[in-house]
Parts: sequence; structure tokens; C-alpha cells
Amino acid sequence: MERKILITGGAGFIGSHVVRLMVNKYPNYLIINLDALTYAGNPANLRDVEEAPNYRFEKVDICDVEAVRKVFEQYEIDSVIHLAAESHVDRSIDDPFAFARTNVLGTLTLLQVAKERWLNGAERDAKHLFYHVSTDEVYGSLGAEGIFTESSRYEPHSPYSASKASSDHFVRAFHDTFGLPIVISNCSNNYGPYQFPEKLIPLFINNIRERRELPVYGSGANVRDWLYVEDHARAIDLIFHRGRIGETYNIGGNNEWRNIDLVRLLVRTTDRLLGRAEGEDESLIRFVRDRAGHDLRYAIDSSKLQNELGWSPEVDFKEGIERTVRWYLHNDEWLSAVTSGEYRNYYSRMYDGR
Ligand code: TDX
Repeated sequence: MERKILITGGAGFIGSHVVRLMVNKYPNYLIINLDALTYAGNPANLRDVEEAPNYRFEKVDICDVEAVRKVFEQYEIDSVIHLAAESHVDRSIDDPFAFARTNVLGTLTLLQVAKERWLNGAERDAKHLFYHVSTDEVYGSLGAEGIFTESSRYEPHSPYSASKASSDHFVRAFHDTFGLPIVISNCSNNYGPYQFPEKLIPLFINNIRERRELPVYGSGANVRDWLYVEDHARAIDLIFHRGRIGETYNIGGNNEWRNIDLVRLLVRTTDRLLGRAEGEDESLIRFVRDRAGHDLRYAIDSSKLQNELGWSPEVDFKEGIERTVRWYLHNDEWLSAVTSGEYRNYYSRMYDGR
């Protein structure tokens, strides 16, 4: 195998799209998916690549240094694409420690093992790369104007974004202090198939279908920049292969939506696809108490990535939303499995027993 790439969090939402792309596109790469299978990780996200000869799965917590070391040794890992993270802002408000543990200490554990394995006096191997996948939330919140660039100040507001900011700093520190070859990308909000239904888009599609209330935080005026998950996966592929060591790349959809406008689009699309009168379920919208520390607006300037590596988003937003709504409506088995927790028991038993 030409490369042996460890992808952490590969059973999660974005991770599963990255694993699928890499396994299918590069049959000469061995892809090792390392995932703890928390509530958000679901091997069923990868059924279609499970049997591929260049795919392996390891159920490991990134904080377990011995287990991580073992995986590095066993497969002679030459590069890492690190996506494993606790990622839901509301959960971070309830339990900040879980976020510090996984996002900060987990990242540090991976960095430490990569350093041990790759920088142990031997000659530097050009294949070595620690690619850290991060978020635009580390830059904080924008007012009506402005856009985040790679040199924007770090100003996280939630325990989630604080933990991601901290992990970014550790990754850069390992580059600057020890010479670990790293690259970082910070991406805007993703949407698409396999996203856990606690995030706005899949939660609301499901609620519309079930005719449950749609809890819009505050006045719904908060703005997010949405990117189809496969466009993000393509950017990760490009940055992994051609990004400059030590650099940061912003990834964004150039596609800003106020939450309330997005919710109305979701209602219309879902109603139409269900054969209901378009917009009839707008009556489900409820304005509820705002999220604590709720960032007003994110917008990301990805011109560095566009100019240096020739990336641009390909999936038009309305088309992407339509595809996503269709996917959720046609995959109710997946939806009920991830919300029931049954899959977790099933797969945990299966992988623990190996
Ligand atoms: O029930 C809801 N009602 C609501 O109004 C939920 C779940 C969300 N919202 C709002 C909050 C946000 O303004 O919708 C917007 C999107 O919310 P989330 O889907 O929770 O995403 P966000 O908080 O923007 O963070 C996301 O983008 C950056 C991801 O969760 C992060 O993991 C990513 O790093």
C-alpha cells in the first residue's frame, strides 16, 4: 500500500464522507478508520465500504494512548486525518469537560503518538502528515459585516469552540516546537446525509415529517454559512495531498443563510417531497429561548484554498437541501436506529468481541 492513513472519527458525519471518498478514490491507500463509536459514530454510515480490501476499522478512543500507539505500530501509520471530536454546541454547554477531554486531550494524545513514531531521530519521511480538521467557530462571531480569514483572531465563545481552538493551538505548537508536519483546515457549517439528528437541518427535517415543533433559538436572525458535506470532503482530499505544511486553510460555502429563512426553506422542501401543501408546516415554528453565548454570524473567506488549490463548492444549496431532505425521508431505518441507540449496542458488542 502506497499510504497508510489513519482517519479518526471516520464513523461520524463528516468523517464517514471522508472515509468513503478516500477508500473509493485511492485503492492503493490503506484507510484505517479509528472511532470510539460514541452516540454520534455509526458504522452503518459506512456499510458500502465496509468490505473494501483497503478499509479497516478500529474501535478506539483517541484518549487511550496505549491503544492509539498500538494502531500506529500495527499499521505503520504514515499520516493522520483527525476528525474525531465532540461537536454539538448545546451538549458542550451541558458538559464542557467531555469536550476538553476528547477535543483537547484526545488531539494531544494523537499528536504525542505521531511525534514518537515519526520524529524519533530517523530521517524525515515526506509522507508524514498530521491533518487536523477544525471549525470556523474558533474565530468567534461576526456582526452584520466582515468575514473570517486564516489570520482572523481566535475568539471562541462556547465550550465547544474553546475546545476546538485549544486543539488547533496544540497542533500548531507541535509543528513550531517539534517540527511535526501539520496542516489545519477550518470549515463552515456542513449539511448532508448521515448527520446526527441533533444538528439543525436533520433535526428539523425529522420534526417536520413527524409534525413536531421546530424550536428556533432567539429570533432566528443568526446567520450560518452552509456547505454540502461532499464539498468539504473534496477540500480535505485536496489539502491532504497539496496543502502546504504548517498552513491553515479556510473552507466555506460562500452561502450565508439566516436560520429562520433556512427553516422556511426546509419546511417548504420537506412538505413538497411529502406531498403536503408547501409551507403548511410553518405553523410548527416556535421561537424559543436563545442558546447561551449564541454566535450571531459566521462567514468564511476561502479564497486561499480557491486560489492555491483550485477548490470551489460544487453543490448548489437548494439542490443540496433537496438531496438531503430526500435522503432523510428515504432512510427512516437509519434515522430510527441512530435515535434509538440500538445500533450502538449492536456494533459495540461486535467490535469488542474481536
Ligand atoms: O434546535 C435548534 N434550533 C436552532 O435555532 C438547533 C439544534 C440549532 N439552532 C440554531 C443554532 C445555530 O445558529 O441553528 C444554527 C445551527 O445550529 P447547529 O446545527 O447546532 O450548528 P452550529 O451551532 O452553527 O455549529 C455547527 O457548525 C460548526 C456544528 O454543530 C459544529 O460542529 C461546527 O463546528
